[in-house]
Amino acid sequence: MTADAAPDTRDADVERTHLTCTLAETWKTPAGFWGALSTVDHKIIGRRYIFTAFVFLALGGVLAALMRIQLAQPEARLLGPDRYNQIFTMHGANMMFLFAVPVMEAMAVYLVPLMVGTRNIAFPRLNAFSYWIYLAGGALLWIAFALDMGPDVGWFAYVPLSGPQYGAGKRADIWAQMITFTELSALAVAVELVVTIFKQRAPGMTLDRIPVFVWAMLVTSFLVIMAMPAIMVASTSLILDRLVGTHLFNPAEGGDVLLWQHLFWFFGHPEVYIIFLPAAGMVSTMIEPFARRPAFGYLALVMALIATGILSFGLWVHHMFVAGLPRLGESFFTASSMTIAIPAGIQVFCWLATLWDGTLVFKTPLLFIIGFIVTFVIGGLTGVMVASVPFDTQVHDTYFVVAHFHYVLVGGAVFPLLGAIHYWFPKLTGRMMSETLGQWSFWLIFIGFNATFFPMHILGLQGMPRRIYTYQPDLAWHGMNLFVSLSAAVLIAGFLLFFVNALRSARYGEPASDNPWDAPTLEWATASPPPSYNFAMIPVVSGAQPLWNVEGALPVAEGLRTDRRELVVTSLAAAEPQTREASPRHSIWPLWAALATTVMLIWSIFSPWAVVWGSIPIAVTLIGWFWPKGTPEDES
Ligand code: HEM
Ligand SMILES: [Cu+2]
Repeated sequence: MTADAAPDTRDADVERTHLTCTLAETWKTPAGFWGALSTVDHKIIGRRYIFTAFVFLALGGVLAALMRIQLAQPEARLLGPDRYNQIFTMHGANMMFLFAVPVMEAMAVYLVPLMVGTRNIAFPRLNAFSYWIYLAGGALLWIAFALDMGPDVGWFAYVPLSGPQYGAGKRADIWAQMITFTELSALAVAVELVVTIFKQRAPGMTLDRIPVFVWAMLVTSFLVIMAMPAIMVASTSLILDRLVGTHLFNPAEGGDVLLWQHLFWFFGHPEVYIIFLPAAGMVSTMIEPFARRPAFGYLALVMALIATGILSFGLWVHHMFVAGLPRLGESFFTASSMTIAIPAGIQVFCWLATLWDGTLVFKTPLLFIIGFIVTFVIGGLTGVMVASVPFDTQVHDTYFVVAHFHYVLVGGAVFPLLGAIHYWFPKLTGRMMSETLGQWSFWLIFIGFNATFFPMHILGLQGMPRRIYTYQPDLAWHGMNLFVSLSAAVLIAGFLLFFVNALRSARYGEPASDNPWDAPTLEWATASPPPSYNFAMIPVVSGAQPLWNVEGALPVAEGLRTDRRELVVTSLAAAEPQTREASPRHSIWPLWAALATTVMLIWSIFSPWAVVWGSIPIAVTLIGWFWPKGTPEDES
């Protein structure tokens, strides 16, 4: 490369317009089709990720609508039992693995580098790889479903139902391999986020000045790193049982059925916090501009996130209360499940105190925050109820549980997420979402949601089991099911309005300024949408609300080269500048590597030899990916 011969240009030496031109040239994504496929810009990948996750939300919503049409009347004929099994499995697996977890990571991929004041995420090529792998996993699930090969064993695929004796065909294998895809991509993003948050924060962003959303993503990333391997082990073991005749889950040959449940829920319980913690972090961060004050209890909020993260690994057995446990085990897991209500409660009180003491600005994001607090508290209360063994024994596998987990998943995570989309939309697209449509969609969603899911508690107490495709007319569930289905139509109308608003506003919305909400965090210190290099000069932070702490422009750090991609690396706790670090340029290899991995993983559903032969193309693509390009680190 000739870059070495060129004079060493540093940002402080050039005047502003020249600086932004050079940086734009250095950081730009090449134009055209191949440029789009080879980009490593976290903003472009983040936006793609978010968009894809919302496509999966819409698809999962279509399945929900089909289920509710089927259940509106007794003995309906729209869906038969086989189709219904596939649809509830697809709905659950799609919502959990293709929407809820990925969308939170997607938001972080876009936001975290901006919020900590750096120019790109750590390991940007891995980031590109993770998106392609996620897309491939989602495509696998939905194409299989279209070919009548969609999994039908429930979103947690219990053995022996999913094992070789009962689960004929390839349906359960599709589920298991979709898990491998999505968890692989989640693990990659988690590692990127941990490194970005630990080492790339703007100078001065000490641990107690990190935005709470970023803290939440840090804790979440550690949960991903510790929980996801358990389910990859489980799903891979399942494929081994099904394909090569191991008996890991077959008691007749010395295997263990409950082992599946342990492995699954050791992942599955933290999983719900992998979805909830980012949402809670969004609330703590979004609440500030709409209450016009810093969030009450920063330390308490952060400690609550960390406590929830740790505790979440100690309660998985509450999903197995009816499996027949020793009495002491039941008591332990009841107690630990109830303990987790404490950090959740602490956060709720902090949010209430912030609202109580704030000057409220009633825009759509604040409505979603308030709707979230109400709904999440109800879901938390039924959570404490099902944590008690005698109660759980009654309602296990009934609609009471369906009501409970939609309150925490939709009320606790999707509401904050929708608020967050309205809030960060100007940063993502450069345009505002319509406030009128936003408020309409909030009310439709809030009312529709509660009217759909609250009655399900009662249906559950009346004994209606989950996962049934129909019921007899002489049962007492009839009228309430019709009501639930009509309410679901209102809820879905609210979601449709949200989609219409987002798509319209992306094209025709009112252009947004850099900081339309007068918010305090760093992502608002740059243009909307931000330029390819994020910040012309790296900001220096002197408080937890950087844009509120100083009048006028932020002070900046200098000394980065402009002619090559460089980031500031700072120390872990005090965020003192340590060194300059090169950031990789665009590359098409992550896409090829993802394609090679996809071929291997799908092929391995059909033949174990795929693991041997399929690994060769992967190795080739990795060599291309990591081939040194002759630009040595600049040590000066
Ligand atoms: C549009 C709003 C939604 C409606 C109307 C809806 C409706 C339903 C219904 C009726 C069931 C029970 C099916 C049965 O047991 O027979 C169900 C199951 C489920 N839903 Fe939803 N849902 C919605 C959104 C969501 C979202 C956003 C998530 C996750 C973030 C989610 C996660 C799940 C899960 C994990 C199951 C369990 C699937 C299983 O039993 O294997 N749902 N949903
Ligand atoms: Cu749990």
